Amino acid sequence: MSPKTAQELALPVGVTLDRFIMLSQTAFPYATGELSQLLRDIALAGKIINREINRAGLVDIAGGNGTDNVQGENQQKLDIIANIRFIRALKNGGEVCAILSEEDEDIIHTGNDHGKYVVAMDPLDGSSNIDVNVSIGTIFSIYRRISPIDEPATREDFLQGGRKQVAAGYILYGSSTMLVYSTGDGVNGFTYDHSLGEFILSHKNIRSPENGTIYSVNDGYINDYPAFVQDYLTKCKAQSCTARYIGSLVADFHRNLLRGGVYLYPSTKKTPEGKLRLLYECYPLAFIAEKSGGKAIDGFGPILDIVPTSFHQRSPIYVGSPSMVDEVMKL
Ligand code: AFP
Repeated sequence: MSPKTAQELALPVGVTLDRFIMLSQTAFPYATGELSQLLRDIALAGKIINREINRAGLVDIAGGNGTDNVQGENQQKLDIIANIRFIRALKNGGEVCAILSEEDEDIIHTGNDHGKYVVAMDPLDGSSNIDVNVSIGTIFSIYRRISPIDEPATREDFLQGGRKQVAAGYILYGSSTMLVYSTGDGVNGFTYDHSLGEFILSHKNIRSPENGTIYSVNDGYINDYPAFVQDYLTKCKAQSCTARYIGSLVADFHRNLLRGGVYLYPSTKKTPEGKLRLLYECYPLAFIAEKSGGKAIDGFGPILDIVPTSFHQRSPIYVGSPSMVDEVMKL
């Protein structure tokens, strides 16, 4: 066996998230660094939540808290912890003037009225999966405020519409922890290296496969779905497509983004508006989908074109590889 070169013995660790953000920022001569700092704050919150999740089961933070959130859903202790962690990181970071969270009815003013940005987020999605060690995620969406600086943020800052997002992304707490985000110019993924405490660029310029074989849907509700979705699912089965459904949006979306597939959460008789929330679930994932070459629609048109009317409104969503999303509508 030939001896290894010095290079081979000490392989580079790769590009850290901080360095990547810094390099991306220098490509824009007028960038002030505020959005960069905000992305770092989100990454920091992600690291802290990652730590909390990994301790679930060892300390008393797993399970329900016996409270309901604004959606009337059972709050898990980790929902509450993740919410606090995110709000604190964004408050301390100073770039965000207000936050909209799945966990809170109204917007949260951070006290940083000079901050240029607002963030809509689902701090911990799929949290009913925590107790059984299944992947969960954080989803975030960033807007530049339209209200005047140095005044409190307004509703309108959050209701600008999906096309006005300046950045969006998610953190997947899975077999490894990953941060995937876009500022509009490509989609990049960073894997968390626990030993270094750093996110390292691992998935550069992610492109959605044009087509795929995976369809992700809650098949148990099939009789409640609109006819065109039932027809599509019948066709998927006839073609022996691969059914994969974790029931954790970030994990299902991420797998399909890398492998090629479509995620469907249609309207049902029980939830005619769909289940997923427009501002902090559908918009950010639609942004990532489009920026990677994929598609996201609500059954009528692009998700990003929906005009929002309220903070916690819901939408049906069909998102993933463009040919598969087109196929859902064709039938
Ligand atoms: P929870 O946060 O209550 O686990 O909901 C998860 C979720 O919002 C999303 O992550 C899943 O894709 C979707 O709901 C699953 O919903 P169904 O259980 O109705 O399939």
